[in-house]
Amino acid sequence: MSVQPKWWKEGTIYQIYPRSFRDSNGDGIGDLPGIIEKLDYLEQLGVDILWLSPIFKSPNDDNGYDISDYRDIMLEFGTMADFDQLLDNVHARGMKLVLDLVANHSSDEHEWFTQSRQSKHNPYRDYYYWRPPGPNGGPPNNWKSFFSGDAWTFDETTGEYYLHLFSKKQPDLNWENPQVRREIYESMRFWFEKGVDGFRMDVITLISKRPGLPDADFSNFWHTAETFYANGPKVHEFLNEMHNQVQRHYDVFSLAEGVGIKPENALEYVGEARRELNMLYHFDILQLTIPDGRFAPPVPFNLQLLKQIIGDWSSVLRNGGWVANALGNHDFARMVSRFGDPQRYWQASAKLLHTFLATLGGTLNLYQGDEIGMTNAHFAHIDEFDDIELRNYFREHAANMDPEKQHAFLLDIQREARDHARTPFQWSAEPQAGFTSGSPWLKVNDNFPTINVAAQEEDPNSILNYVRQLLRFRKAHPLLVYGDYELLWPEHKQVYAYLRTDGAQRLRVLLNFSGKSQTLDARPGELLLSNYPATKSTLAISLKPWEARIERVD
Ligand code: ISL
Ligand code: CA
Repeated sequence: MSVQPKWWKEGTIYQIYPRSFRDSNGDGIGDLPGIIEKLDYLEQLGVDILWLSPIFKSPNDDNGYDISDYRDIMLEFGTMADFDQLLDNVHARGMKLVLDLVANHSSDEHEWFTQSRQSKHNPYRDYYYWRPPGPNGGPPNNWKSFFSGDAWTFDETTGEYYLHLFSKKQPDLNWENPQVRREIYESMRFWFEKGVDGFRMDVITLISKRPGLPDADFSNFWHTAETFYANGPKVHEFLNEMHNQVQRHYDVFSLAEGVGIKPENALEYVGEARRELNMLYHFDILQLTIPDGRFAPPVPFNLQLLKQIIGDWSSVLRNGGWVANALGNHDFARMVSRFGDPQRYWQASAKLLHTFLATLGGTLNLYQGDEIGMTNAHFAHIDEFDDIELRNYFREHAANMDPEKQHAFLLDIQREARDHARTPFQWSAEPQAGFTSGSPWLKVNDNFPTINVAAQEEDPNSILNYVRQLLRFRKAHPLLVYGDYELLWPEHKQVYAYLRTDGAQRLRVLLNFSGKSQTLDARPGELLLSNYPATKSTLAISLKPWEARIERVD
């Protein structure tokens, strides 16, 4: 194997959205002691690296992705003592803990911004992007926000606008200012000194803005985000500096949220020789069915395209880059609802998707709840949503519709809503799914009496037990992480099949991405793992609906 082995390549990452994981004190909000309570569960699941969505002090305009103090814990989540205890307990189990660095923007309630907005001469003024009104008195340019509307907000005190690519409570930090970069590096060191094992880096590709902040074409927002907001001219200079100043001095890793990173430019970020970031997750699969963003009309799932994406990214792995593979996170609807068949083949299709993920080269990245096949929820009214992205979009587009139209609109935009992934974790069939003894901040999915951990612990065929098996299997077969990838039956429209090999072993993965049985003209190999009970060996390979098999072949 030419790839250098590392703990963060082999370890499975499990993303926790703390607000929705486990509430220990009945206030309806998940918290750090809640995570500590569930470490046995996580250890038994077989994951190695816990990534926590932001736990820092925040007014929660965007659930912690708006940080008001990078070195303090969010009030609702607990105290620094709770954090220290969590970190100790995680390490005592031989696991790692990774935090979420949101460095493209801060909260408008951060001390830096409070200072910055006070006067044009405040020492913190240049921590953010302030500009005078444009020629017609409006915003300085035509930039749009990820969360609807303009990317600029006027501030009365000094009569200028400030830039925010996300909500108006998330002003963009000015990375051109060396003092800003120093502050971020200091905050990173603060956590690394405590023993934190790395950072997931929120929209890190957006930190360098186009010089002169020129107008852009926003007819397709997501396209502009990827090609114009992302990959600015100084992004590599900044990341290289960050690596040298901070990361290089610790045994830690960085996982970039790869907005705008494609196989063509991935090595510029994660090529081993570059000394910038260690790995990234990309949006090619996450946005397979919503290439123009979640609220634009979706396109049908296309298995051929999925094969092509994996093929393209496997060349990044071959050439000294590294990726994390995920089918969901806190920004996307539930993986089994998007890519599986939750109505007819909930269990089989969830297991197939897990088999797919766990047999891909790169780091495996699971999202909380997917290990029990949590599905999308049903939201009947706009007030049931929490997410600022959806609420802003609704306000911008549906505010003046009559109620009937408004309801239809809501049904349409909720299909890919981020809140599907944020409903409370389903621990049991107890009230509120065992998530809280109080009333949860976001409603629990109605299906918790049937889909929950307690029920799946009892059932040897559950998705949960299958995922445990898969994670053990992956640990026992490092070639799944490091080995070569070769596509089989490339033209097949329903079956995705590939070989994973190193010099010594050959594993064949067969995935029937459909609700119909399929046959392949080849002899079955030795079955090692499958989401269906083993059957008598046959002459040709036959796959049941959503069947997944891992075989040893010669
Ligand atoms: O997922 C998205 C596009 O499909 C966006 O909703 C998302 O905001 C974008 O990918 C950036 O995500 C990250 O930064 C945001 C935060 O709201 C997301 O939760 C975070 O993952 C701003 O910090
Ligand atoms: Ca709580």
